[in-house]
Amino acid sequence: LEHPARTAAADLTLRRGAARVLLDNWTGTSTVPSRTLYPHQWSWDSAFIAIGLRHLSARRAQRELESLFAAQWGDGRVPHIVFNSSVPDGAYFPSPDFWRTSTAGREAGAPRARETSGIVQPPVHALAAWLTHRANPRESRRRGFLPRLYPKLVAWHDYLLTARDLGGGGLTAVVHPWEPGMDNSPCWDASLARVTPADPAGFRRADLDHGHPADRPTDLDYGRYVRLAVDYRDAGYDDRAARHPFALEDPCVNALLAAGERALAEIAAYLGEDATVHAARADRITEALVARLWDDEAGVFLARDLVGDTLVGERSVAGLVPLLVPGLPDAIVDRLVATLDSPAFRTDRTALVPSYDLTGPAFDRTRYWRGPAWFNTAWLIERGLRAHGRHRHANRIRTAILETAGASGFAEYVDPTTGEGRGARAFSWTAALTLDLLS
Ligand code: 9YW
Repeated sequence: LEHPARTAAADLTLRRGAARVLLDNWTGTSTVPSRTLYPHQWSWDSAFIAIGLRHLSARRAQRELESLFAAQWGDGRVPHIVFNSSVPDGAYFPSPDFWRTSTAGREAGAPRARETSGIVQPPVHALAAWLTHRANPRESRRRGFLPRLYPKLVAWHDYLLTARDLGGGGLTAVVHPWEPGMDNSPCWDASLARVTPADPAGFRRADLDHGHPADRPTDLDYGRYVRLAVDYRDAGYDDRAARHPFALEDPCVNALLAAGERALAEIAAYLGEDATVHAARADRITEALVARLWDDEAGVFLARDLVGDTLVGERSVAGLVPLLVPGLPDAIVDRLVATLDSPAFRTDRTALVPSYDLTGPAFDRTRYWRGPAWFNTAWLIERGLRAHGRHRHANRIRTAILETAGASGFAEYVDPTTGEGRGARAFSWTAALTLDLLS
């Protein structure tokens, strides 16, 4: 289904709607992903939000990133959630009394005065910081935005490439399904099967107060998420002491890290610092990504399970996100574009890319990361296609993002077989990335 060309009036209405969502979800220092489902600050959400917010207020976009990095740990990790202490504990699970980072995370340098989670999310922040700066260089310079943020971004990437290079191959590993930002992706099923779930009587899922059970991860998933997080906490969030029964190299996370190092090279050059270290790192990550995660037969990058040291044979949108990486070999770009065009990732209802292979055994069109199409991954792929000169494909995705965001009331995700909105509405990154594509 090809969409008709958009009109200027439609773009204006959409821009106003997107701005409204971001204004409504702003708390004074940061933006909640969703007023109902996610009432705190999330790490990769904040990065995507800043990318849109910069078009409304460069200062707010800077503060979005600054407030997140104010909760950075001494070891360099940026927590996946920074809790808002004025929100009641029961509004989101797991809450601060579960993570207990201000005490359990002391050795790893968790903040004493802020409560956070103890795990991380994908590193979109350096890219977001560079784009935020570029939206208004004067305001950025006036506030000393990049000089203050640059060392923190470097410490963040250092953490990912040292403490978290669990496979020793130059890539960063995730140790919990919440870390890659795609909680219940079929890519984790086999690895998670090894984890004994925690007793469901021991916790209460606040997400089911707002989300439909058919759209959300299952209780069994949650039991395993809880077990992994409790064990990590009890090891003091120490990556050497922890056992890490769940450890994988994810292509989306590592592609973002490579793109992030390219952004750090730009920032370093701008600040008169040494840019070559970042460019060299970006090259090394890109090489490792290809050497360790590319599967030509599958036509996508795959996750590597470090416990068995095997590639996981499930195709997900994470395996297409490396299109974002500059300097990817042409043959791989061609193959990824062919996969995007294949029945596994293309429907005639929407050009938004499904989170999982439409023809795969675990495909589920409504359940979160097991099929539904998300706006953040579509934005990353659109950007990658454009950077590689694939404008026709990029335009198709851009139009789909704009049409679907508007029609769904800025939904969290959509059914890829119908284009119908699912999950929360007035979702911040959907609004932010829509705004970015309109600007
Ligand atoms: C959770 C906030 C987050 C996103 C993740 C998404 C979901 C569940 O919501 O995580 O409870 O953290 O999977 O990508 O950052 O929007």
